[in-house]
Amino acid sequence: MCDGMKDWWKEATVYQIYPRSFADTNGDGIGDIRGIISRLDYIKRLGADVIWLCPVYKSPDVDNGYDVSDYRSIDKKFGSMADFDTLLREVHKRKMRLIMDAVFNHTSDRHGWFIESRKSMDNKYRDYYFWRSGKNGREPNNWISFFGGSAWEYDEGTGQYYFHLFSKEQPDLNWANADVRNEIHSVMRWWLDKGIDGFRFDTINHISKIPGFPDAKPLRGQKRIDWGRYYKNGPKVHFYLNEMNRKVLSKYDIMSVGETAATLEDIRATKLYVDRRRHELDMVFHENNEIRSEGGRPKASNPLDERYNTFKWRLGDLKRNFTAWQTALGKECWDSVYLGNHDYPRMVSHFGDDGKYRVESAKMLATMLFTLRGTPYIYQGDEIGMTNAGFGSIKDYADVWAINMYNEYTAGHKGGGGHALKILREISRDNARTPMQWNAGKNAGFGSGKPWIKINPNYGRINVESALRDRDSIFYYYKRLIKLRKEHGVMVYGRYRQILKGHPDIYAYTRSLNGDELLVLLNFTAKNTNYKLPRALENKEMEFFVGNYTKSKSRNVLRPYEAIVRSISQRRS
Ligand code: ISL
Ligand code: CA
Repeated sequence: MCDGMKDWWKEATVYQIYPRSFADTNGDGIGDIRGIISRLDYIKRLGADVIWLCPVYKSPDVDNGYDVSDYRSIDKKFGSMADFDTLLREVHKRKMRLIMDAVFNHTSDRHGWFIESRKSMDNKYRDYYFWRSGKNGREPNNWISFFGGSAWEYDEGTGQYYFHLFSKEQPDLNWANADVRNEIHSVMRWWLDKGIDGFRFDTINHISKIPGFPDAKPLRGQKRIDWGRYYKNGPKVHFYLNEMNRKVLSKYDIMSVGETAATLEDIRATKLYVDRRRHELDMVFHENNEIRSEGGRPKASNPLDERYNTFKWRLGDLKRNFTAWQTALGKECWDSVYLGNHDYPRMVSHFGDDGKYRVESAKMLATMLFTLRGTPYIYQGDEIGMTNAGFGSIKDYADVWAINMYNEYTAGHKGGGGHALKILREISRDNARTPMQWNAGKNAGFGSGKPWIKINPNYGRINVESALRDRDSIFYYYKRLIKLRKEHGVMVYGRYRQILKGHPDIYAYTRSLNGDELLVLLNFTAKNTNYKLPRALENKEMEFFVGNYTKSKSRNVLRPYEAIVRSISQRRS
């Protein structure tokens, strides 16, 4: 048996909402909680079971809400706590669940704890953060921030530096301090006691720092520094999470998912977070959608975060990556499956074809999303095939990372603006943050006021209203997949086995559970593509299960971006 234990969150489909870009009801150009309430029936109609809400807490918005200044309040731009309570009630009324983003690696520099902390060396809150003296008139060590520049910021008041993995307005919390952990637990209980159904833990594999903050150096014989060795999976991370599980999570019937960017080399270390015998998290986002392939890497941007340097990917790497995780996690661990979120380009633009084959390729990718082993996550707008923003001017960008990267690059390269923009057009996080396209009317039906970020000009063609009118739309294909997954345990719990491993254009695998077996074939190219099934499958009787073209043409050819799932009869034909 490979299904392990059954759990509601394994069978659920999650829909991720980026609130500021979802629906605006008061015309200030920013999506709000009432907007979400007004669209709950839409999400229900799709068939999703769980809503993951990106941060709506009070925040100065340096990083769009991932810089929290008060964990127990709703930011005014999103509404009030009463609005939130209504949202939760309305979600539950529709038999759906709601999980919140938990941003505890850092706070905003405007959070009360940090305001206190920076006042003096002996302030009660000093040790809530990492304060260190400089070395020889420089930063305490050579670590750099994910958002560019040093990870240390000098603070005049006390003449010391504080540590920030992200922007300087996001100081890292010191989890080694038990008071910090207790505060975090109490914030979590406060929300759970309201009745929310779980958390998505932001950047959780970074919470434990190496004591002493040693300078980072390349390993012997290597040129580049492997920053992950210093930043990820710190020595006490599992202790902290196990404690959090024991004291808080285990007391509620909820789900937990941690964000833990990881490479293939990290699989063993990452499994530890989700091995159910260890009592930490239910699943993680290991960012296996972030396929790194050599080549096509411009000499730009932050050397620390290579994902920003890489915008070419190869199917061979995608297959190897997904197969490695799918097989390594095994029966004691569960996975999350996603191909994009608010930190990545749109999945159809990145992995599919957002031109001629937009509809076919979006459906093909959806087929993958719902037939791999793990809980599927839909990012708002992907269910109608929304595409990258493709902004032409730096003025259109809002993301702190995009702007920092642009400034850093243009400062170092005279006339490099065009190149920096080219990179941003491919990979900027703003690509997936443009307002949700509800209809072909004013502001795409997002709201009456000018939106905080530009609307994708293709909203006349790509929008919810037209998707709901068209029985062949991407929307209805998602709906069908969600429904099928509810009816067929094999899609949820079935064992994964890759086939056609060496095929350059097709990703294919089987799923099997107690005599039920599915064959999944995905063509990642815009051409007709031949394949030959392995002997063991060749002679089996098969029936059409689901696919993005009507009925398959031939048993050995896939049409452009065709996805086909067949159910395999155990009898030989
Ligand atoms: O760690 C990384 C690379 O090794 C990053 O990919 C990191 O995991 C990611 O940037 C974290 O993202 C999350 O936290 C950020 C926020 O800007 C993102 O929107 C959020 O998803 C800081 O809170
Ligand atoms: Ca609003």
